[in-house]
Amino acid sequence: MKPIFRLHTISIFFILIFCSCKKDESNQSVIPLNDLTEQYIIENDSIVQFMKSHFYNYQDFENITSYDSSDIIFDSIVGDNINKTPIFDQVSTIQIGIKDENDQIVNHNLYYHIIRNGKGENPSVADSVFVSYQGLLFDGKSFDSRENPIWMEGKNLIRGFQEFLPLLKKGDVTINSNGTYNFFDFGIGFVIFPSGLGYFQNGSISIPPYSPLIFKVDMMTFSRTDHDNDTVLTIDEDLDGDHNFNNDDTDSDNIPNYVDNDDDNDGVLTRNEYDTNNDGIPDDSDGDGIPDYLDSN
Ligand SMILES: [Ca+2]
Ligand SMILES: [Ca+2]
Ligand SMILES: [Ca+2]
Ligand SMILES: [Ca+2]
Repeated sequence: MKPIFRLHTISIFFILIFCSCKKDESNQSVIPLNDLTEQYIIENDSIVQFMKSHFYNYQDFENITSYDSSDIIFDSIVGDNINKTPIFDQVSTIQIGIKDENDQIVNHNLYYHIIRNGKGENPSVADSVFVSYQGLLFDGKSFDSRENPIWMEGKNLIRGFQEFLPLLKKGDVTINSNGTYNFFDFGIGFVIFPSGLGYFQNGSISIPPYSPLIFKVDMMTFSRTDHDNDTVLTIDEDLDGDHNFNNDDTDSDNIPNYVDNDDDNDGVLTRNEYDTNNDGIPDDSDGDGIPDYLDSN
């Protein structure tokens, strides 16, 4: 058996997973901006082809214990492995809409497989997660890896990785007498998505433009975020639910709600009018269906 790549063996760490910056204007090598729909169709075909022709070492996880972490190996279905179950038969799919240049939504399939659920709650796409992970290309190259867990904020991550986070549950932790700690029963899985949910035409030294990506993730734990400390969780400040936190600005003061401590600009801090009776429901004094913290009238 010749594994084409093995997770957890490479420790280079570029934090490429974070949203890449806009392309440097001075960069002379111009990457053509492909049509999002056409590019998606091409990449989705190659993802399906990859998933039909490869398997992962699922048999190694049949007797997984609480403290095991993932050591996922992908390999081709050939020779001795000809009877292995292809990834294609194991993945689940969700669709993520991405806007193209003309503001038309192009649905992108995101494929994922959960190896161990985890035992706690699921994070939201806005939360801070404590994860170890590795990012891979289809040729087996690892472009980003973190064996020891790191804190990352969901809203700063590339979309495919961000959308995978809520599909995993966090684990539990034991604190040892010497102050060290061990996570166990945390969620383990992998995700495969096209470049429309990744870097698209913005490549890097280690990621060619228009690369579908694979990430394997261990979800150790997470913490809910409330960036403006106004008692409204950041996930709840995304009023249109598009997972873009910068386009929700109720009072149009160019400060998005998630960092605006007075969302309706009525001089009353959101924290003082959001849920004053603590019943878990945003207050709506005048009963007009617009909660007080978003209602300046
Ligand atoms: Ca908030
Ligand atoms: Ca939004
Ligand atoms: Ca605002
Ligand atoms: Ca207010």
